[in-house]
Amino acid sequence: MPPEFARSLSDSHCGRQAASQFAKARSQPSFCLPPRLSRGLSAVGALPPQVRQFVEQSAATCRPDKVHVCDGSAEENRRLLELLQQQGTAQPLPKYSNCWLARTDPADVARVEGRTFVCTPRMRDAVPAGGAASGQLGNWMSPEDMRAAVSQRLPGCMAGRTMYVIPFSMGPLGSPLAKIGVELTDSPYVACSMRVMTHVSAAVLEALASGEQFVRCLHSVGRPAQPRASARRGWPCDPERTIILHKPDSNEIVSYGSGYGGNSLLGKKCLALRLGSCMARREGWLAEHMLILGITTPAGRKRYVAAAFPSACGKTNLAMMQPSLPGYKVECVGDDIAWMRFDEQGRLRAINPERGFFGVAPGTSSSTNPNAMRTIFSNTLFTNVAATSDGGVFWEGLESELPEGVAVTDWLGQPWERGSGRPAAHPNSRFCTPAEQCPIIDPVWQAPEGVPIDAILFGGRRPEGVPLVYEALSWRHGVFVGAAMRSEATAAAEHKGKVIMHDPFAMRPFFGYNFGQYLAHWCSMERRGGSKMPKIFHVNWFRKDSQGRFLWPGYGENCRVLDWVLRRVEGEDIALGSAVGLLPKPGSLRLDGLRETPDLQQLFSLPKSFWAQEVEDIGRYFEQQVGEDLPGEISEELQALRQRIAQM
Ligand code: O2Y
Ligand code: MN
Repeated sequence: MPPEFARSLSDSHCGRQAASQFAKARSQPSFCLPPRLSRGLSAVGALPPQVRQFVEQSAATCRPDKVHVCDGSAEENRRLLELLQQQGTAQPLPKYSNCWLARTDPADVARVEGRTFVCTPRMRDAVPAGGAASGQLGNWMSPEDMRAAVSQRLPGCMAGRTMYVIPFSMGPLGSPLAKIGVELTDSPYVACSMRVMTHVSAAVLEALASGEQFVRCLHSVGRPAQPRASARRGWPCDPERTIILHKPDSNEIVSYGSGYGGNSLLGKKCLALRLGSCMARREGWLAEHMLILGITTPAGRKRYVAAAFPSACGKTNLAMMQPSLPGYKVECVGDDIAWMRFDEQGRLRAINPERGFFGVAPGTSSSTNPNAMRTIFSNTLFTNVAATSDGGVFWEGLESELPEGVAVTDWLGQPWERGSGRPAAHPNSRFCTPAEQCPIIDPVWQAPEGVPIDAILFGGRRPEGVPLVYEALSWRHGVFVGAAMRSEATAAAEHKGKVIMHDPFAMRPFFGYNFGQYLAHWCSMERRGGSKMPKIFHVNWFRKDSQGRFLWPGYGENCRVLDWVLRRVEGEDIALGSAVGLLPKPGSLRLDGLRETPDLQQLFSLPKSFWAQEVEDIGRYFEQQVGEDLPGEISEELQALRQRIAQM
């Protein structure tokens, strides 16, 4: 149990009851283990003292029937999957090798931003002056309210279940850029998924035995106060009381009520981004929502690029891109998160702290992402995709790959027909698959020192006004470009239309601290990198013409933009100043071999009225959401952009 919560609970009636029951349980055969997972018994006693204390205190509150310490082995995984099958949570997919399909409760299908909180003594440490306690740039909760939320939910929440103790490393164990966590969960599905997404092993416990710090992650799928009429067998959850809490001061996470993705795989968004961004600020590095790719030019020069995109912009597709330009090679380091730190030579180095991909299934196909398709048909846990009668999976986008005569069962377990008007797979259905299976995984993706980053891309889905690519005028201007990121998204259910949403650095749901301070931290990075700062660019693959047709082919053709970016990194004189940044000089963007010549005039035009409106929208957003926490450097950049646009 995290120290803060343990204190509050032991003060409460429930806490006292829990503690005495735990003491009783301990005088009986202490941690009883499921017969088939019995290797954990001795392991509890052998845990490093600080981990053992966390386990014992949490067990005293959550009161699981059994405790199992995970070792991450293949045998343990096999048994957990067998258990998931017995419980009706997952079924094997005989068409593939060791692939499984889990179906969640329909009320537990995605991250829940409104129930995700950062808990700090002062609200201003978590959210900027401009916003409210619950606003666009995060939700704040006081430590007292957090304690109350925990004590209303956790006591007895694991009764009848096993608590799995998952020691994990984010990043290769032993890397100076890696961090250790221990997740306690009552979900065997989470235990299996954490093994794919992070480095789970007994070696992590050995590192902890020599005194390393760790992030305390406590997760329960929960236990509703009243039985839910619509509950699904095999997927316990408590959607009405779901809550995800982060305490940056003490590196603690408590997640209750949901077994799904970002809510329950606590190494990912909770540790690697929310707490990660706080650790990064304290320790002078960057924890970002970015893919990392390696790209080798026909001349054999290899460079690495990190890129931040909001959801629905094809981040995983870009991370695994098959470049169309002859002689180019792209290799994948990571598709979602980058931890980046300047080394002693002033070079920015990045690791992917994850070990797997938790990718969106719908839309992934042999034409959009052939490398993902070559990754996911072994050792993969699919969630909420549709099943086929030949023992396989199906989702929207795979229509042309569905064998003749095969019947489809939708994500809810109902027979499904094409043209029924319902999706076969849930739009947020996922594959959870080991990154090492990706055919283009970078040979040094696990290098403890990380890979050197030469360029950072920010991007968004912008149907109007924003050019295919432009380069920031300086690091500071680049930070402004990240802060001003916007992207087209489907609006809330009541409208269902498309709206342009602000999503600075693609981090909007993931800031662990005040966004104004985050911007100041980014600006301060210039002092660490000096002359070796990566160049910053903004890209937009999604500009449309007046008929609503995309002006750029995207996918593998995006390597033409990467080619221009890399040539800029090499210092080629191929850029021309504009009001928004540096644009490709005429003729410098490679178009050879394209089936259709794109309309470059439209693709790079900068309509004055659009940009005048854009700068006003950005200014209003900063004023309303960041207020006086906006660093002076960023307001100066905004003002400079306003002036350049006025002079257009
Ligand atoms: O809905 C979820 O829980 C998954 S969210 C997610 C998963 C993988 C990569 N990125 C994200 C995201 O929301 O950015
Ligand atoms: Mn993401």
